[in-house]
Amino acid sequence: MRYISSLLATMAAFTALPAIAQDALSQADLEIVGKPTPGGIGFQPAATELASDIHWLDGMVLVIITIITLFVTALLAYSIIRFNRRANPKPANFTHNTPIEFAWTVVPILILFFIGAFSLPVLFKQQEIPEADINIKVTGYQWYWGYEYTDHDFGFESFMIGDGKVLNDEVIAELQEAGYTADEFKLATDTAVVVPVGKTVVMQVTGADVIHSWTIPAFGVKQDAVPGRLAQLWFKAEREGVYFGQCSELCGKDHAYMPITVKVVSQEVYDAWLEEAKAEYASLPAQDTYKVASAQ
Ligand SMILES: [Cu+2]
Repeated sequence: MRYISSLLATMAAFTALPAIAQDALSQADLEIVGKPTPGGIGFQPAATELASDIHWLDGMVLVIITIITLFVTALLAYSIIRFNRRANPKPANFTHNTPIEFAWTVVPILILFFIGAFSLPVLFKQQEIPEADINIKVTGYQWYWGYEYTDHDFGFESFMIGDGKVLNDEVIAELQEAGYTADEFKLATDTAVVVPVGKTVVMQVTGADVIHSWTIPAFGVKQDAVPGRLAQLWFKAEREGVYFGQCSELCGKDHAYMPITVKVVSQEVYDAWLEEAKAEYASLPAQDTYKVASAQ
């Protein structure tokens, strides 16, 4: 009896396994984090250190330009009130003031140095590509994205759900089936880039036909996808969830209809998804790879 029950348990475990992989993403129940909000004027929530750095830099520079704007406005107002013709009928006739000229040359230089001292490290952090845990190659096509998980030899393409123009019941049903709502129309894609949380992802970015641009605002990354060139970007997402982006380089008539979806999941869900994706995509015939115009 005990033998049979343990046999049954083993069988159940085996049959349950593919189901877990199948539903790896849908069971993860991901929150939609990186998405534009109606009437929003701020940034999308920062999900990487790069994005936090950019937000901090933006806040810091905003303080500086606010102070400068107020100072210049106050000077203007003072000049208008104190030195108008009625208040000051006899204007002074000197043309130079060395200490003031020295100050308005040196102070802006110091301000620019101060801003540069904080902004250049932020820029360098984006541009210095670290050792990758996961490599993904992304190719922009007119008008969709192709992704290759180069560590695992499989790839897939990613199309917007619906045509981007008409939101009818059929499209809403399609969105819901993929785990989205009508709100994510024009943002959600049929397949998504899936990455584990807290891992360094390096993306190689290129274009197959014209220049596109791959971005996820919440990650603080944006990179032109130029045909014949291989650019790189990196990110380490710190929060699980769904993140959206859109092609950011005008690339033709359907430029507005090639969004980007990235799902950041736990390592366990990622591993399960990876097995599922390998089985699903690796057996497909290799897609037409972009041929670089080279002297042959
Ligand atoms: Cu585009």
